[in-house]
Amino acid sequence: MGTILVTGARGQIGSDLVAELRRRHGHDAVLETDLHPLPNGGRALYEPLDVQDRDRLDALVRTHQVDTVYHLASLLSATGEQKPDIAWAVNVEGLRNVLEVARSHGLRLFWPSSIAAFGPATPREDTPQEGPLDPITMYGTTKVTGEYLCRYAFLKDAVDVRSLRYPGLISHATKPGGGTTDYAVEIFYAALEGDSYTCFLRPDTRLPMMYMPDAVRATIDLMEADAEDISVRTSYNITALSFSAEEIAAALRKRFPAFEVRYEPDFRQAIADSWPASVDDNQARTDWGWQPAFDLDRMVDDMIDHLAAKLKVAEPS
Ligand code: NAD
Ligand code: AKB
Repeated sequence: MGTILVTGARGQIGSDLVAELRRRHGHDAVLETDLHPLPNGGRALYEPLDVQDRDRLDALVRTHQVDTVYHLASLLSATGEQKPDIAWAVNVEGLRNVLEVARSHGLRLFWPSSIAAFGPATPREDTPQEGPLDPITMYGTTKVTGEYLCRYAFLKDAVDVRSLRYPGLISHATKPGGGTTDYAVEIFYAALEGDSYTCFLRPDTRLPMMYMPDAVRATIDLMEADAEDISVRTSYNITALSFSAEEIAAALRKRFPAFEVRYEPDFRQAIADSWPASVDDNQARTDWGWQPAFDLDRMVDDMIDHLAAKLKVAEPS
C-alpha cells in the first residue's frame, strides 16, 4: 500500500480524518500537508504544501510514493464571500492541480463538495441527488465547478475520484474554518465556558448537519467501496440530521439550563437561506451502504463529554 496524502490536513475535517486514517493504517502511512510549516518538529509526518503549487505536490507524491489523496484544502463559504478571488484560486485551480497530479500518477482521490452546491431553485426539503445546482456564493460556485471537474476527470482520464456533499460538520478537535454552519460548533464552546452566545443566524434557520465521526466514517467507507458500486461521479448527497439554531440551543439548555442565546443575523443568513434544510441521501445508502450513527441527543452528549475534557471544565449533570 502506498502513502495517503491529505491536503488542508490541519483544518476541521483533516485533523479528525488524519487521526482515523493513522489509527487504521499506521502513523507513517499518512502524510499531512497544509499551508504553514509546523511550529515544532513533532512526530507528525508533515510537509508544507500550498495546493496552488502543482510542482511541489507532484514532487511530494513521487518522494513519498503516494497512491491516495484526500484533498481538503479550501476556503469555506463565509471566507469565500470576503475573498472570492482567493476562493476560486484555491478551490478550483487547486483542485485542477490535484486532478492533474492524480491523472499522471494514477492516484485515487477524495474531494468534498458541500450542501453549498445547491441554491434557491433547489427544493429545500429532501433536496434530491440530481436537483438543480444554482449556488449564490463564490464557495458554492467553486463546489459546482469542482463536481463537474471531478466527473470530467473520471470520464476522460479514468481518475478514480470520489466525493461527498458534506452538510455542516460538528466536531470538537479543531474549530471550523470560516463557514456558515460554524455557529453549531461555536455554541458548544459558549455553553461549556459559561458564556452566552450571539448567533449569526435566525433562530428558525434549519440546515442539514452531521457529527464528525459519521463524516469521517462516510469518507473512508466511500473510498473503500468497490468502484462498480459508485454510480455518482459528481458528488453524493449525505446527511445525518437537520436542526435549527433554536433547536440546538434548546438541546444544550437541557444540560445548561441558564444558557442564553441571542440572535443577530448577518450576511451569513442569506447564504443559509439559499441552502437545503434537509437532504435526500438515498443514493449513498443504496450504492455503498451509508448510514449515520449519531442523532441530535447522542451528538450533543458526546460533544459535551469531549469539550469538557478539552476545556478542563466540569461537565453539567
Ligand atoms: P478548514 O477551513 O477547517 O480547513 C481547510 C484547511 O485548508 C486549513 O487548514 C487551511 O490552512 C488549508 N488551506 C487553505 N488554503 C490552502 C492552500 N492554498 N493550500 C493548502 N492548504 C490550504 O476546512 P474543513 O472544514 O476542514 O473543510 C475541508 C473540506 O471539506 C473543504 O473542501 C470544505 O469545503 C469541505 N466541507 C466542509 C464542511 C464543514 O462543515 N467543515 C462542510 C462541507 C464541505
Ligand atoms: C460552510 O458553512 O461553509 C461549510 C459547508 C456547509 O460547506 N460548513
